[in-house]
Amino acid sequence: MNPILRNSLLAATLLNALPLSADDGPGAAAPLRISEVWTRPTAAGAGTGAGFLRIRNGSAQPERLLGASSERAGRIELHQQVEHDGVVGMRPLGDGVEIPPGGELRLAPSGIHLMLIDLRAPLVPGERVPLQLHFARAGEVPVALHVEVPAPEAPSRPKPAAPAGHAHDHH
Ligand SMILES: [Cu+2]
Repeated sequence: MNPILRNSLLAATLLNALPLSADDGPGAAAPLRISEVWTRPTAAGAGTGAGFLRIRNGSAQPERLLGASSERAGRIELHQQVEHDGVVGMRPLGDGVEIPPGGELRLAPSGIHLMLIDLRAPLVPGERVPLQLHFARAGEVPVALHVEVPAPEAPSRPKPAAPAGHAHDHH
């Protein structure tokens, strides 16, 4: 490819990415800060997964997360976990979720999440699953879900005590 054309394409890519990471600057259309983008591994044959992230709206305008899409899932819905008479279920948020100016939206376990439906392959620990977030103002914003194994439970019994008076730190 023509190097000048390639450089201008690169510049365009960087400009497109700028509002995600830059501080509020003149003309910054949508200074969204997106962090803690993760999901859990799924078992072979599991049809669904849940994605979590944090979005900070640094602009003076309200923003709205409308949904998401990914090549890895047939579709992605925004869900809210709800508990009704002790039964945990999920409610689709069809109109999306508003993020007020200067506010933050946190998608986390037991709360709002991205529901990945019809997964095409299991989500494997360590991989990054690309997806597009859909915003009312910022449009399509690419992110990647980092597949993380949930933190292990605290050990249920204390470690055996080291034998007293016996050093093991020499060879
Ligand atoms: Cu769900």
